Amino acid sequence: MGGVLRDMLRILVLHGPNLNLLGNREESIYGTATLAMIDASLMKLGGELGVDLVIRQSNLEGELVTWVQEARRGYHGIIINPAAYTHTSIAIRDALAAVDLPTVEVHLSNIYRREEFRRHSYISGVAVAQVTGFGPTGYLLALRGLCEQLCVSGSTGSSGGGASASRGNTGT
Ligand code: CA2
Repeated sequence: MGGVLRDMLRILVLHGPNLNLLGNREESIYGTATLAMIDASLMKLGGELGVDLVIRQSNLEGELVTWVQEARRGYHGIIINPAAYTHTSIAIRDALAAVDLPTVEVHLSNIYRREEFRRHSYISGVAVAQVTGFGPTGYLLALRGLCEQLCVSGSTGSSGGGASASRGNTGT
């Protein structure tokens, strides 16, 4: 799909496991914003951009896989913070590859500045872009970037040119 009008865009936002705990624990890493606050800021920006957003969170890998599969019907793109599944889930990667919708991977923290096991993402290879380290603002950047890509250049699917934004060293 290419060149769709902005007011027709429908984007699915998925939050992975434990992100429902945001704002309550580990504030030094993930900040003080709750998931409800992040979702509200996304919905506000979606309204300004004329984008229809559906936002979901799950602690279950299979549920996230099912929602990605279902996005094939009716959605133009996906924004996903797979949380810990970033580093483990071939199933979520395969689902994203199968639906072939432009996908932006978001992380609150800079995964390249943390433990070694967080430096590998199974998702980045099927995403058009990764935003890591900007905290909640990363979701808003992802939404703006995805809108630009869908409206101006058209959808490139998972094989399009990549991009990465982060606050620190993005590593390799
Ligand atoms: O930085 C991110 O957004 C992460 O995706 C967050 C995941 C982590 O496994 C990834 O490596 C990076 C963890 C989300 C858990 O969030 C919590 C929030 C509050 C308290 C405990 C966990």
